[in-house]
Parts: sequence; C-alpha cells; structure tokens
Amino acid sequence: MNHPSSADSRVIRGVCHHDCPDSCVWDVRVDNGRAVRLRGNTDHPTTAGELCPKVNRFLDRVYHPERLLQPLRRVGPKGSGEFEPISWPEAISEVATRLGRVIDDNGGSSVLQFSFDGTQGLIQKGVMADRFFDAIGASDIRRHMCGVTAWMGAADVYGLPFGVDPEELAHSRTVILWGTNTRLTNRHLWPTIEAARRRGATIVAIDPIRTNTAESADRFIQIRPGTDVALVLVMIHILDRDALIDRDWIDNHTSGWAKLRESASAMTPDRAAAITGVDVTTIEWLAHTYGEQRPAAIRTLVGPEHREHGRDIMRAVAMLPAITGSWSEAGGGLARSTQIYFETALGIDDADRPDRRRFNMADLGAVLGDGNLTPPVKALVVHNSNPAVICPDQNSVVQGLSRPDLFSVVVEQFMTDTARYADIVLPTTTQIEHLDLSIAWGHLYLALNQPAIAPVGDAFPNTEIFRRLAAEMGLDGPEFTDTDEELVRQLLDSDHEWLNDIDFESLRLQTWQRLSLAGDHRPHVSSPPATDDGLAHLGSLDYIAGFETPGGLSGLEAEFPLTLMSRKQHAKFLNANYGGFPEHSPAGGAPTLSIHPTDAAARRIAGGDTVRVFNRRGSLTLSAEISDATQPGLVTMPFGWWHRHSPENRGVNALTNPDSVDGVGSAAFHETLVEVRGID
Ligand SMILES: Nc1nc2c(c(=O)[nH]1)N[C@H]1C(S)=C(S)[C@@H](COP(=O)(O)OP(=O)(O)OC[C@H]3O[C@@H](n4cnc5c(=O)[nH]c(N)nc54)[C@H](O)[C@@H]3O)O[C@H]1N2
Ligand SMILES: Nc1nc2c(c(=O)[nH]1)N[C@H]1C(S)=C(S)[C@@H](COP(=O)(O)OP(=O)(O)OC[C@H]3O[C@@H](n4cnc5c(=O)[nH]c(N)nc54)[C@H](O)[C@@H]3O)O[C@H]1N2
Ligand code: SF4
Ligand SMILES: [Mo]
Repeated sequence: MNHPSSADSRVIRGVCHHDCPDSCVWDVRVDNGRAVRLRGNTDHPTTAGELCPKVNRFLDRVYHPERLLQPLRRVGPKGSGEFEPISWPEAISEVATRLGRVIDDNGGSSVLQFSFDGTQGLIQKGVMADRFFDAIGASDIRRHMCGVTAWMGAADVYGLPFGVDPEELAHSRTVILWGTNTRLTNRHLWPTIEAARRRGATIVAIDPIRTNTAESADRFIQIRPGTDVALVLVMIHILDRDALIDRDWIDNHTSGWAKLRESASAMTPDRAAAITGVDVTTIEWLAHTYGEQRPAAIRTLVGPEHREHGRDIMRAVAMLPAITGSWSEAGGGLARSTQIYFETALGIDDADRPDRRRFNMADLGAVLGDGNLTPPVKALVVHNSNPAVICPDQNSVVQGLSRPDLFSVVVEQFMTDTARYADIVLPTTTQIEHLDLSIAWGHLYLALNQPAIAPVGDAFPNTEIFRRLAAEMGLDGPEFTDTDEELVRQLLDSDHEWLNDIDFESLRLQTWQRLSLAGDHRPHVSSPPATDDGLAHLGSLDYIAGFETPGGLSGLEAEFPLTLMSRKQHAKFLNANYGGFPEHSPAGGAPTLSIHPTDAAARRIAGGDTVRVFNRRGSLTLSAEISDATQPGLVTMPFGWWHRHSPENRGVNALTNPDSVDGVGSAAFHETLVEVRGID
C-alpha cells in the first residue's frame, strides 16, 4: 500500500479498530504526510457520518506527546515506569535471546502469549503473532473474557449462535434490550431502534441499573442482578398458559419442549417476582408484549455473561424466539453478535493450529503466581491488551507481573499499567498507520483499513515486530515473511458464498462490503440450526444463584453484603484504552462508587464522602455518589480507569471475582461481594 507522498492532500479510508460492535468507517485527511482530520464516513450505512466521543479526537491519540515511539528497556524496579530508549536491533536481539534462554531452560510452553482485543483488525490482532507463538510452542490463553460465554449459551440451543442482522430491528414492533447498554456501547444501533419506535415499536430495557439506555426506553425493567433465567422461565410460563407459544414452530424446529415446559411451569409469577424483584404486573406485561406485539426482537451483547451462570442466562434468553417462532418473522428473533458471520465467511477456525497449553485469561494472576506449574511461566509477551487493568483479581495480576524472575515484553502504544512492569516495551502503530481487515460484531459490513500515514516515530505494526522476532530466533519458514497485504489476501481467499464478489481489489476500491447474505436470510429458518439433529435444543432450565452472590453458597454475605458491578460507563472510555488520559475522563477526574440511598443511609454515607470499598481480594478508597439508578444491595463502579486514580494504585478489578466455570467462559466480574464504609 502506498503512503501519500509529500506536498499533497488526500483522504484515506479506514475503519475504527476498537473492540466495539460498531466498526465505524472513517475518512482521514492527510496533508503532506500528516493526518489533519478524521471524520465518520457519511456513506457507510451504520456510521452515517458520525464516530463517537471517544474516537472523534483519535488524531490526538496518534500524535499524543506520551505515545511510545521507541523501544524501551526497563532500568528501575518493575512498576516504576523507569525505562531507557534502545534501538530496534538491540530490542529484538534482547527479546530473542532472553526468550531463547527461557525456552532452552524450561521449554516453549514456559513462554505465555497474552493478547486480547486491543484491535479488532484480524491482521494486527494476531495472525503473525500466532504463527510465531505456535512455532515456539508457547502457552496461550483462552480468550473467553468477552462474548464467548454468550456464544456458548446461544450455541447450546442452536449449535452455532447465528442471530438476525441488527439492522432488521427497524421492522420490530417490540425490541427488548436485554442486558445491553445500546446508547453507550453500541451507539450506532440506536438510530435503528429509534426508527422502529417511530413505526410504533415499544422499546424495553432489562437491566439491574437504570442506564442511559434504560432512561431512553419506553419501559425499564430493573431486574435483580443475575436472576434473568427466572424471568425467562416465567415468560415461558405465561406464554404457555395464555396460548401465546407457536406450537408448530416448537413441534417442527425444536426438541426438549416437554422438559422446558416442566421447568417453566414451576416458575409461577409470584415465585419469579420474589427472585427477580420485578413485580407480577410488569412480568405479565412483558410476556404479553413479547408474545403479542410482533414482530418482537431481543437484543443482547455481553452484559449478563460476566457471571458464574452467565451461560445459562444467554441460553435461556436465546430460547425465547424458538418458543414464539419469532425467528420466522422479519424484525423478530434474537439480534446478538454478528462476529460468527465473518468467521464463517472467512473460514476462521483453529483446527489446523498446534495444540498449546492454555489458561483462562481471567486466571492470569493465579497462573503467574503458581509455583507448581510444570513448566512454570517464565516469560510473558503481551500484545493488544492491558491485563493489569482488565483482568479480575488485579492484586494477584500485579503481584505476578512484579515477579523478578519473570521476563516480560509488552507491545503497546502507551505506557499502560501493564507496560510499566515490562522488561522490554515495543512501540506499535495505531490504526491509521497500518493495513488491516476489519470484521464487525454489530453489523454485517466487512471493511479494509488502509494506512493513511507512515508509522509515527519508530513504531512498527504488530506483524512486523513478530516477523523480526521470528527471523532473529531462526524461524525461517515462508509463513514468517508474508506481508500484511498477503495476509489480508490469504484471509479473503475463501470460497464461502457470503464472500461472493468480495476480494482485496473490491475492498480496496469500496472500503466496505456487506457479506453477501440473501436479503431474506433468516437464521435457523433459511437452514436448520447447526445441531446434530437440526433442531433447536430446549430442555430443562433452572435458576441457580451464583456462588458469590447474596443468595449464593459462598457464605460471604454476612461480612460483605453488597454486590459490586463494574460495567462500561463512560462515553469517552473504551475498555482500558483511555483510562489514563485526563482529556477522556469525566468531570472529577477519578472513578466514583455509586450506592443506593438506602444502603448509603444505613452506613451514614452522604454524597461526596470518601469511602472504602473492600473485600478479601482488595480495597479501594474513593468518593461516593448516592444514586437511585442502582438498586438496594447493589453498588457500581466504572471499569477502565488506570491504577493511578486511587490511593491504593489500583482499579475496580482489584475487587472483582476471577472465577469461571471449570476455567471456561468469562470471569464472574459482576458477582463480587463487597462492604462499603465511610472514612471519617
Ligand atoms: N471489571 C470489568 N473488567 C472487564 C470488563 C468489565 O466490564 N468490567 N470487560 C471485559 C471485556 S468485555 C473486555 S473485551 C476486556 C478488554 O480487554 P482488552 O482487550 O485488554 O482492553 P482494551 O483496552 O480494549 O485494549 C488493550 C490495549 O490494546 C492496545 N492496542 C490497541 N491497538 C493496538 C495494536 O494495534 N497493537 C497493540 N500491540 N496494541 C494495541 C491499546 O493501547 C490498549 O492499551 O476487559 C474485560 N474486563
Ligand atoms: N463507551 C464504551 N463502549 C463500549 C465499551 C466501552 O468500554 N465503552 N466496551 C466495548 C466492549 S469490549 C463490549 S464487550 C461491549 C459491551 O456492551 P454491553 O454488553 O452493552 O455492555 P456492558 O456494560 O458489559 O453490559 C450491558 C449491561 O448489562 C447489564 N447487566 C449486568 N449483569 C446483568 C444481568 O445479570 N442481567 C441483566 N439483564 N443485565 C445485566 C449491565 O448493568 C449493563 O448495563 O461494549 C463495547 N462498547
Ligand atoms: S469506538 Fe465504536 S462507536 Fe466509536 S468510532 Fe470506534 S467503532 Fe465507532
Ligand atoms: Mo468486551
């Protein structure tokens, strides 16, 4: 790909790389090699000329004075942030030598690759890195913190979790935003929701917290955290009782109805009200509106999955359209992540890759601290992630990162809380400096991100860093010399019909193309569910309280009676990307704890008071905000702030619960019991 020559002015098209469902297309104006303006593309169907408050000033990030522009070697203690600049040849040689030593002494699997969704571009996310770590036989993580639990829940029913195209919600007459904060996290879907509303749709939000989405809905149902299975069961109970089920659909497309019906019959409205905290009248209204005001669609992303039984919740919600047969109606069904469409079209699967030792990413702290692992983890390479901020049980993560015998390398754009603990930091490019192929999880447009400017400073794309490391370590297979363009071409080289008419040349000309799905494509109807028998699997369904919840078995409730949830909350944050930048912080410049008036009064806490929120994993000191957007028993803190914003030098994940079910699925972030005390 050519970079613009000097003395010219050009507009180059790219795609936002953030881990956000919207994958907006942007236009970058470049004058004499410098990007001077970045705007949402006006023709892209969902971007429609608008980016978002976090990315509108993206060029400030690209040219930020704190941007890492040279490789760095640590000179102070781990965590101190004291580094000296070194050259690329020195950096590559030192990393290769030290990784080589670790491999010689302890084997390839004593190196751990830790990467996540810093970019959604398929190339920079990890194609070359994965080839490198596969070749050295490094340990890997299960990237289960986001979306996998939701995937598994829906796949339990349908084999593969295809949902309807979110743009179809414009035709819905009922839209249930089930545990998703659309206006904040998926803002480019909101115009579609508004279009449905203009045509008479009722918009319902089901959430434990009165979010800005809940405030914009026609009806907000404030459910007790983690009790959604009971709400689904009672909806099925009422739909069945009042003959609102689609008996034909159930008979012809599903199995296990008798068992599900038995589970639902036990969930009476009174019992469900007692579990969920939603009154019987509202429950009856919800079931009837869903069953009668059709087409009715449910929208989910990941909110309720960050729980021990998150998979059950996602499975339960996914069953509803099978009960009413609403998959068959345009504007009905379940609109969930669209990522599976791209993975299917591009033929992405890991079947041909070597088996590597894998740990759940949520267990990073425990893994780094486990002296009994054979072999132990002796080297850590982090790219596209900031585990010191995003992983649960942050104190154990930081303790692990501080290990003097751990050699760690962090590939980053900024000196993040993770990078501060690295031995070597390698500077990497931003999205406007490299080529990539971008999928989406909120719509069906595949897009090509073209580099608008040359790399800033000495930054290299991730791909180039791993190419050089491979060469230095003597890995000389042809797979290590593919250029980024060749990697994109290889990915697009698929016979799948959804890629008909899409190739590198067409994307270069058009920037984005919708996957070629037929306009009337209906998941689980156009072709049967991808289960072994082609039927949607229903079966028994039970509400079980999570271990570390007020009704759960941990026994911690007496000491720590409050539940802490830490969702995405700030309009100018995107996970941990901006939590260290004052210009992205909300007024006040520090995270606050939201507590319900009832719980505040019981603890004599007033708004603005300094409080301590704590449990056995950690403790944080911050300012309290009294808010009835939460509910009694529930306190909330925003996720994404960097450590320096608390006196303890930690963020909310110092308190959160890392448990997953058998090491599979997301951590139970939102099932965290705490106590709060005022500080005199
Ligand atoms: N308490 C709590 N914790 C959570 C969550 C929550 O809701 N509450 N949410 C969870 C979820 S859903 C997610 S997805 C994770 C997010 O976890 P991550 O994916 O780790 O978080 P991000 O902040 O999106 O990205 C991490 C880093 O990637 C870097 N980056 C961006 N582009 C590139 C690139 O091209 N190359 C390289 N090398 N780096 C790049 C950025 O500078 C950033 O520091 O957090 C999880 N943790
Ligand atoms: N501005 C902004 N946008 C983002 C992000 C960001 O950090 N900032 N992060 C991006 C990422 S990585 C992701 S994964 C998406 C996430 O997008 P969403 O899934 O929409 O966001 P979350 O905040 O994780 O959760 C959504 C809602 O689920 C609710 N919830 C939690 N537990 C339960 C439950 O048990 N039942 C019900 N019914 N609701 C529950 C929470 O209160 C929250 O309001 O957002 C993406 N977009
Ligand atoms: S973060 Fe999301 S909404 Fe903002 S520009 Fe990127 S894709 Fe669009
Ligand atoms: Mo996520």
